[in-house]
Amino acid sequence: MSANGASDEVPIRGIPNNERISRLKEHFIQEFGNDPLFFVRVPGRVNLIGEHIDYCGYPVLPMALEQDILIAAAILNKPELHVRNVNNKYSNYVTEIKSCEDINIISDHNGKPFWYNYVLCGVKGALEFLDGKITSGLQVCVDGIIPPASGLSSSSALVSAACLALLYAQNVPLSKTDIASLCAKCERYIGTQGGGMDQAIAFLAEKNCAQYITWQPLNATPVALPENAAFVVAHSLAEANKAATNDFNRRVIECRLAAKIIATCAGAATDNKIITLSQVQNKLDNTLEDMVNLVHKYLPKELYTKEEICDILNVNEEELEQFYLTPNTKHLTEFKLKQRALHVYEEAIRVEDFRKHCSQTVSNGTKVNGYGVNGNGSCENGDAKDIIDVLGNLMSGSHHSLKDLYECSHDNLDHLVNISKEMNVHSRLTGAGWGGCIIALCPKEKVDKYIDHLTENFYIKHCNIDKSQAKSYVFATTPNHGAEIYLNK
Ligand code: ADP
Ligand code: NG1
Ligand code: MG
Repeated sequence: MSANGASDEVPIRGIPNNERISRLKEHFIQEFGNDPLFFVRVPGRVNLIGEHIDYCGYPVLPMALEQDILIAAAILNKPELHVRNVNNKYSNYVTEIKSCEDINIISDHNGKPFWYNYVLCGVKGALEFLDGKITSGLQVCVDGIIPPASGLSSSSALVSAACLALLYAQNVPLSKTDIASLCAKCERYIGTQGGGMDQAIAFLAEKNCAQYITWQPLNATPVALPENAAFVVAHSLAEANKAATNDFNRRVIECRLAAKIIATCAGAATDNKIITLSQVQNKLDNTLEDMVNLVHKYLPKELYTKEEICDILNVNEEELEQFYLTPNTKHLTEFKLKQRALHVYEEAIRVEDFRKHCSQTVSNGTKVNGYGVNGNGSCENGDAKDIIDVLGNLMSGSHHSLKDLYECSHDNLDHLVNISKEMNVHSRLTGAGWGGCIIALCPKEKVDKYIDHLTENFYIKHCNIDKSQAKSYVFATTPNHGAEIYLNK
């Protein structure tokens, strides 16, 4: 980890002098009777476009939020983990952490993960990286201000903060990309087969620009946002814990099955390596538009049964379960393949369009494709209105695809999107969906009016909550920087 923030490692800074840090420190001392040694801070994120395509191997375009998970930590001289939370609705937890095998990640009776399971995911990942060699332990106290289960990636911020804290306590230097990949892998212990977007942006984010994130190898390229554009996040007031149901994994495996069928029908499944829709595209050396045509050609049906899929892939049900399904999707008998694959390929096209129109990467303030880039990494005003319209239309297209083809929206999210349209503001659900937040793209000069419009027509009229409360559910946001460690130097 880096002491000046300039290298590829997670930056280490002095402990900021603010009320939140003081309160967390006080809480820590109350709980453990000793001072914390260091703090880690990992931000949440909002994804501008590219939803449910990271686990298919396609680029995404998120930015980090100001809201974060902050952990205060101290090192113990025995291999134990003691976990506290400043919010007393989250219970205390303690366990041995001598080896990875000590760490069992079990859900509650309703299949919902206990909150500390996310901490355990991070710790298990760090232990795996350390090859189980650990003689010391950790006291941690968590203070999170990312709305949970809302598509703003509170889970990954918590997993990543725990992993980072343990690695730092063990004095392990890791690059941002390595730790992001490690955290993406270990969050899967919670049960969902996510793609890595959340952990990537948590570590690779930079102030004032979104990031175009690509995979294998993981890479983040800063993307300039139009200077005149404001991004507004609005909560639908519906929460969705992604690990509590099989909605998320069902989509992941439907994409895998679609990939395998297209590859088989196109004569490209010569080995067992193809499991993502992007791998099929690469193997066939096709454009994304070609892939959309192949979906119509090879996946014409609205619904596929398990038997039909086994027939096409020439496998038996046992093999299908073993190679393609997850523990919580094994029992499924029908799958929507055309719809999911169409969403993925078309969303990947929208990401490319968005990035292109957003204008270029923030390199050194150069002018590319006609849109200038200023020192903040945002476009100059020139064709700002046109750009906002173009980007907004792509975001609307994304929402409709997520609603109709991917079926991961929620009535409240659709309602927010429709109310936004009344003010000519384009928006889309962000994160996994089934609840959570929308992200809206709004000209800066319209932001206050737009927020008032949502407050009046969604929060007050539709949800019956008062104006002062509504304020906490809708906010304008600018791109924040990534994870950091605070230490008294
Ligand atoms: P998200 O879209 O926010 O990532 P997830 O369903 O993936 O939603 O994860 C949400 C879960 O993460 C919560 O139900 C809770 O268990 C855990 N979590 C998030 N923030 C906190 C916090 N501040 N303190 C404790 N647990 C948290
Ligand atoms: P959220 O909404 O934060 O749980 C999930 C996945 C992402 C990505 C998005 C959908 C995890 C940890 N996160 O995010 O990888 O697939 O949904 O675009 O699984
Ligand atoms: Mg999550």
